[in-house]
Amino acid sequence: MFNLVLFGPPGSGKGTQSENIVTTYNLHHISTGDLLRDEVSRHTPLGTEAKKYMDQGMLVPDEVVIGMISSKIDETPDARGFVFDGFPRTRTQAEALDKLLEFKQTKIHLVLSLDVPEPELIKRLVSRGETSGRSDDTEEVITKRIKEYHLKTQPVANYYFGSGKLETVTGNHTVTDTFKALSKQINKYILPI
Ligand code: B4P
Repeated sequence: MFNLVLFGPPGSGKGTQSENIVTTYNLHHISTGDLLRDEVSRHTPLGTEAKKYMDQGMLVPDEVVIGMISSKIDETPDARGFVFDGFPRTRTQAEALDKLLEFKQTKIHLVLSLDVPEPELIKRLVSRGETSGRSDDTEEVITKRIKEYHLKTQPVANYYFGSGKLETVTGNHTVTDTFKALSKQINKYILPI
């Protein structure tokens, strides 16, 4: 089994690159952003609660997100591995993920951090907001999301750096070139299928 965390600020391309990675390496994609948006669109109690935070550019409480991830991992016990996209976003989430994987006798093998300058992040997300209708892709909310990232999520990089799992990749090249750079790191662990 090979488990990868794709890490980076909002708009750095985690979702975009995850799609390519899971197809190329036959891995299972777990995006907490997608899972939460699905709950919101189905008007579930969890979605109604999560929307309050997402619309303000804030992180959804840890216990909500960790519960979602745990049941998602259990759905595909035979997966070749997982790409965690947008998770963990806090140290508490990172520790919970380690425990969940340890229980399944596996671990996080690699954390790839996408590095993109802030003006480019804002440009990408504002441009996506013009067509996606995502309520968190307005300039005001994007600025809050980036602040929340620096405050709560960026410290998670140190957690993984400490265990020698963190590699940083420049994420402001084209989607194809960024994917090539990510693949170079992943190929050290598994090869495309
Ligand atoms: P997410 O859905 O995870 O999304 P994201 O941070 O906006 O984007 P991502 O980095 O995936 O960028 P993308 O590829 O889409 O989070 C949304 C919200 O959900 C959070 O703010 C939070 O409230 C909540 N949430 C999610 N996970 C949580 C957790 N674990 N704990 C608590 N709360 C959580 O790319 C963005 C745009 O850039 C796209 O339009 C794309 O086409 C473009 N793009 C990508 N790569 C490009 C490139 N190389 N060049 C040019 N454009 C590019």
